[in-house]
Amino acid sequence: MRIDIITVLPEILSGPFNHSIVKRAQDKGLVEIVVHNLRDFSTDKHRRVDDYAFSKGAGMVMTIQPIEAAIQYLKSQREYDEIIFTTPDGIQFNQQEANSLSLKRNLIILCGHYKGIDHRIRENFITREISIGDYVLTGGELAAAVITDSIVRLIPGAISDETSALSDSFQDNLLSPPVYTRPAEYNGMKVPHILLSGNDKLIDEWKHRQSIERTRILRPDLYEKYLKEQ
Ligand code: 6GU
Repeated sequence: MRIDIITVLPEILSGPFNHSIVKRAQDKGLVEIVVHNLRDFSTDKHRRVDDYAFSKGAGMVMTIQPIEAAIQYLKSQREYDEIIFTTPDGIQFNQQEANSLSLKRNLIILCGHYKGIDHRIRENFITREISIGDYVLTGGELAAAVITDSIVRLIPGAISDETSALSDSFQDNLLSPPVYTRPAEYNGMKVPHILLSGNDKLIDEWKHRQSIERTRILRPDLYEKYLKEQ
C-alpha cells in the first residue's frame, strides 16, 4: 500500500510515522508513506498556495493551481483508489472507514488549511471528505496522521499478533474489556480472580460480559448498534 500526503506543513508529519508499529510497517515494506510539500508545486514566484476568498471577510483559501499540479503529478505515476481531503465538514471517520481504506492500494490525503480549499478542487478531484470529529483543528495534518495510523495498523502483518487488530474496540461495536498485568495484588488492589483461574473458557466469557457491560454504560450509542447487529 502507498499513502501520499499533500500538505503545507510537512514538518508536522515527520514525527508520527517514524515510531512503533507504523515505522515497522514501512520498514517491512507493507506501506510506503510519502509526504509532499504543496509549495513545491506552486508556480507562484513566492511559492504561495493561498489567496483571498472572493466573499469578503472569509479569510484565505487554498488555490487550485498547486493542488491540481500535485494531484496530477501523483496520478501520472500510479492509479489512486481514493483522493481524500481532511476537513471539519467531512464525513466523520470511524473504524469501518479505516477498515475499508486499509484494503486500498494507493491513497492521496490532501490536508486542508486556512478557510478551506477552492471548492472546484472538492468538486473535481476529491473522492472522500473526512473529518476526525466535531471540533476544529488548525489544519488537516493531525487528522491525516490519525487516519494514516488507524489504516496502517490494520494492514495484515503490521501487528505481530494477527488477531489483535480484529479484536480491537469498535470492530464489533463493543469496547474492549479491561486488562491487567502482574502483580496480581498491588497495595491491596486485586486483579479479578477469574483471570488467575487458568480457565480459558471462563476467562473468554468474562471478557465478553465485561465488553458488553462497559459498552452499555460508557457508550449507549454503540450498545444500540451492537444489539441491532446481533
Ligand atoms: Cl480533518 N481538519 C480540521 N482542520 N479540523 C478538524 C478535522 C479536520 N477533523 C476534525 N476537526
